[in-house]
Amino acid sequence: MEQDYRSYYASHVGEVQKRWERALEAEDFMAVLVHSGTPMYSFLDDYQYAFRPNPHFLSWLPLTHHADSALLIVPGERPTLFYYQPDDYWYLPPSDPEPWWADHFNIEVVRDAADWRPGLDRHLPDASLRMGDIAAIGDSPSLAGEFAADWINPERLIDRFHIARSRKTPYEIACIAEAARRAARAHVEAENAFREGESEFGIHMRYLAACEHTDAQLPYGNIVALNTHGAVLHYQERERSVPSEVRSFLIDGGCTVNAYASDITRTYARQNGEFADLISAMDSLELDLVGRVHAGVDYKELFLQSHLEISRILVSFGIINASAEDAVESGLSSVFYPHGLGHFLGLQTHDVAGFIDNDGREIPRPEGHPALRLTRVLEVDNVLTIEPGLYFIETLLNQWRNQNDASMINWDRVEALAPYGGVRIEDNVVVTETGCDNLTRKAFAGVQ
Ligand SMILES: [Mn+2]
Repeated sequence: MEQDYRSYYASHVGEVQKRWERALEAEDFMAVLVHSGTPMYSFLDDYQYAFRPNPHFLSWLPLTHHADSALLIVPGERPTLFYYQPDDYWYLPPSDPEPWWADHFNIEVVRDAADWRPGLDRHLPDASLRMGDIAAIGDSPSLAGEFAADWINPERLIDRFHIARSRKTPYEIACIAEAARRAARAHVEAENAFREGESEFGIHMRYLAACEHTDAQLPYGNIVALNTHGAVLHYQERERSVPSEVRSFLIDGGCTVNAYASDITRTYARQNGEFADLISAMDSLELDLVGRVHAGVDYKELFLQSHLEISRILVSFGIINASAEDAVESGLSSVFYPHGLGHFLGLQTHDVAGFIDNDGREIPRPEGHPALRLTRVLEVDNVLTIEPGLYFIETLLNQWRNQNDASMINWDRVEALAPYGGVRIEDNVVVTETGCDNLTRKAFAGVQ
C-alpha cells in the first residue's frame, strides 16, 4: 500500500515555507499575500465558469475549489489563511477546515469576500507597506488598489516560486502518483468501452465514471479519438455515433488529486496488423526514452534523440524513403511528429519553469521546434511526461508534398495507415539521481 499523501503534508508546508522565505529575502519583500482567485462570469450573465484557484495558492493548500480565500506569508511566522466561508443558501459554502491541513495554519474564517483586507490590517497595520514591501500573487481584481501595481505578481519573485515548484516534495509526488493510479483505472475502463464498440462520447462517460471525476475536475479536457481523430493533436469533440468501421483509439486523459495532475496517453488498435505493430514499436521507443531519463540529462538533447528514433521507425515501416538522419535534418520527422517530447507536470498540466534555468534566465527551444515545452537540464524530483507521437496529419503531409521533396514520403504507405490517425504513448516520471520512477506503468500494473 502506497503511503497516504497526508503523512507528508507537514513536511511539505515546512519546505514551501523555507523556499518562499528565501525568495522573499532575495527579492526584498517582507511578506506576500496569495489570493486564491475570484469566480468569473460569462458576459452579461450569471453563469459561472468552472473555477480554478491560483496555482501558487494550491502549492500551499489542498483547497481545489475555494474562491476568495487568501494566504498571508510572513517570514518566521506561521502562515495565516483567511478562509472564505460565506453564510449562503444559493450555493453550498465550503465545509469547515479539516485538521490534516488546517493544523499547519492560523485560520481566520471570513464571511465576506473582501474580509482579507481588514485581516491584513490586523496582521500588518502599516498600510503603506503594501505600496512597496509586501507582494501579492494572484489574478483577483480585488488585489488592485490594495497593492502597488508593480508588486502584484512581480516577475522575478514568481520566477523564483516557479523554479522551486519544479522540484516536487514527497507530498506532491504522492499526490501525482495517486492521480496516476486514478487515471490508470479510468484508462482501463476506456479501453474496455472501446473494445465493446462505444462511441467517443460513450467512452468518455465511462472514463469519468471510473475515476469519479466531473469534466471540470479533470486536469484538461480528455482527448477521446477514434480513427482519424487521433491525428488531431488536441481533438476536443465527442462524437455520439460510432463510425461504421472502428480501427483505432487514442486517449489522452488524466486525473487530479489535491489539484495535482496526471497526464497519460494510450493508443489501441481494434485488430492485429500493421497499425498494431506501429503501436508496439512506439511503446518500445517510449520505454527506451524513459530509460534514458536521469538527473543531469539535457531534455533538449533527449527530444532531438526522439526525432532520430521516430525517424528510424518511419524507415523500418517503409513510410519514408530517406535515412533517419536525413529525415531529422530535412525536417521531415516533424511532419509525423510535430509536438514536443513532453513537459513538466504538477499543479498545472503543462507545469511551470520549463524554459528557465535556476537563475531565471531563458533557455531557448532548439531551432525548428517551436512546440517543445521543456528545455531544462533535468534535476532530482522533477516530474515530467515522456510522450513521443507519430501521426498521419493531412495538412502537414500536403504542406510537405507542395513545398519539399515529395519522393521522400512513401505515399502508398501513408494512404494505408492514415485511416488509423496516429499513435501517442505518454507516461509520467519522477527524476532520480540514476534514473526515474515511472508512475504511470506502476499505476497500470496495479489496476485489478
Ligand atoms: Mn502531456
